Amino acid sequence: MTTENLILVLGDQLSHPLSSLALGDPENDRVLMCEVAEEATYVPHHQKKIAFIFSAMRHFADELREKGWTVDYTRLDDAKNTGSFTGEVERAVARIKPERVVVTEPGEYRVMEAMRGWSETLDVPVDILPDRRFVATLPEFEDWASGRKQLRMEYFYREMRRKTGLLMDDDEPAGGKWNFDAENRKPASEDLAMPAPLTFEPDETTLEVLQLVERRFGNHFGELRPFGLAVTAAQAEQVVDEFITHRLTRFGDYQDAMLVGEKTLYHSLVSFYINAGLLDPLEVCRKVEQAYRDGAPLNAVEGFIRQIIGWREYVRGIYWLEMPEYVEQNFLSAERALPEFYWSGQTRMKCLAEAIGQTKTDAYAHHIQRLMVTGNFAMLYGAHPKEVHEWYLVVYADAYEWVELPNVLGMSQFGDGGLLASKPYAASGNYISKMSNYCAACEYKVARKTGEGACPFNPLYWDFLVRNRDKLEGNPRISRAYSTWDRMKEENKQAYLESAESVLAAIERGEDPA
Ligand code: FAD
Ligand code: DLZ
Ligand code: SF4
Repeated sequence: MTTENLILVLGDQLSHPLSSLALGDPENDRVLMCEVAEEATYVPHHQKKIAFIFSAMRHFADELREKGWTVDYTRLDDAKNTGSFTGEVERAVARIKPERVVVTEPGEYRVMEAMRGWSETLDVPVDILPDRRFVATLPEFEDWASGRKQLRMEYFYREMRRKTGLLMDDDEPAGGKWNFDAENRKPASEDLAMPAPLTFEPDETTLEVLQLVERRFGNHFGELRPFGLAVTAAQAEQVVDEFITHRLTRFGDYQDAMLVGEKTLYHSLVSFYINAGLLDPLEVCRKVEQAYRDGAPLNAVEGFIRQIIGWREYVRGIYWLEMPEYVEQNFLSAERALPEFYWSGQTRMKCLAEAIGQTKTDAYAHHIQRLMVTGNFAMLYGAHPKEVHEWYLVVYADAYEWVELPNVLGMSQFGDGGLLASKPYAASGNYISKMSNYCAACEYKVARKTGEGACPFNPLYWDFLVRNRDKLEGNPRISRAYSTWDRMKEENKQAYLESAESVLAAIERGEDPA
């Protein structure tokens, strides 16, 4: 029997309604899935991230077989594995001789470029179908963006609310307002009850993958064990349900809070699964909306839904609008190498040690840790945005370039000069002190502005503003900081700049600031 279509399913396309699978038919078509070294090493991903993807891929292949599909699955250690998508597709075409290759468009530009070449190199036509697992199509986003001077997420988000009908009462936003973010900035207190995240015992398939990852990628960043991530859609659904039952109510209030030893607070931990395709973003939002209709607070529900149909959709649109130039942008001409402690986690700065520490163990940190601790510090320090981008792509199990790059280069490093964020997310130690209890547990003193023992964020903040004055002072959202600087006594300014110089020099030497 001849195979009509060879359907390639990638590691972040683990969705049964995927456009390529929806068009196919198990009787006449064949699915190809492949574990390839190139994807695991084009940046050396966190060990847990590789294990998660491989295990989820193997489970998904089993589910497809149960549904009647024939799946050709290349394991990483298969003797003939060529190590790349291109090589594996070529090998499969030669073996199976399909009439055409069908694939849903990939999330990353790099992979799309490779696929665009396949029609020429393979002897069969290649159909690249749109990815329908997003609310906005890419042409819709382009239409929305065209002719606008500023691409503010808030306006795009309102379009997505209207399109999906989520939290809409007829034509009006539920509760009379589009956005309840102002209510979502409460600092956490230590006596709050924090539910422990749901974890899953590794099954045989996952155990086998863990051994493989240990053997092949044991030198990559991060800790592989214990491994408790969900690896099937059914398990991921349990994570959503646990979030709705135990965390959603407080998600809004404490969205920006951070506590020593508390890795997740009230966050949902669903990004791994949505991005890999195990969860449908819209279905998750509809479940959370139902919780609102059943009594959950609107600030929590709106805040959560905005992250998914607002931010997540918006960064995807920006990525495809701006690539391939986007990754090269460096508006602030930041050139320093990323501090060594981003890899080791060894620093006396408690906030950074906490955020990087849990990144090593869990391949996870929540949004404010990523933005205001590791991201903020890298920007104040003047790390090269491309190096910062690569760090984030490596270390988080939810990181794929389409979602990670705009968040890192645009939102957290201001590398695009304000296309995505209206001002740099730069902050001194005061912000971290307000939103966390890290400072109370830190050897540095957040109240000390300069000199030995001062919180390093403090002098770096002013040094950052001074260093980038020509590029930033015209920004109305930051001009007040420059007025404060200008009013400061000369000796205080001098102390800040000298202190910053010694912080920068110590970190460059691989030491903690004095
Ligand atoms: P929750 O706080 O519970 O939020 C719910 C969901 O909303 C998330 O699961 C996610 O799907 C979505 N979401 C929230 N914020 C964003 C956002 N800014 N962009 C896109 N989706 C969002 N998210 C990734 O999925 N992959 C990344 O590689 C990634 N890198 C980031 C890097 C930086 C510097 C920053 C500031 C943010 C980054 N984010 C990234 C966004 C956000 O931090 C994570 O989505 C979130 O921390 C995931 O944890 P959660 O599922 O518990 O999220
Ligand atoms: C991230 C990743 C890794 C580590 N390994 C694989 C793999 O072996 N096979 C695969 O199909 N996908 C993998 N992925 C996810 C891909 O990198 C992702 O599909 C592309 O970057 C497109 O977004
Ligand atoms: Fe971080 Fe400074 Fe607070 Fe220490 S004092 S935890 S370095 S913000």
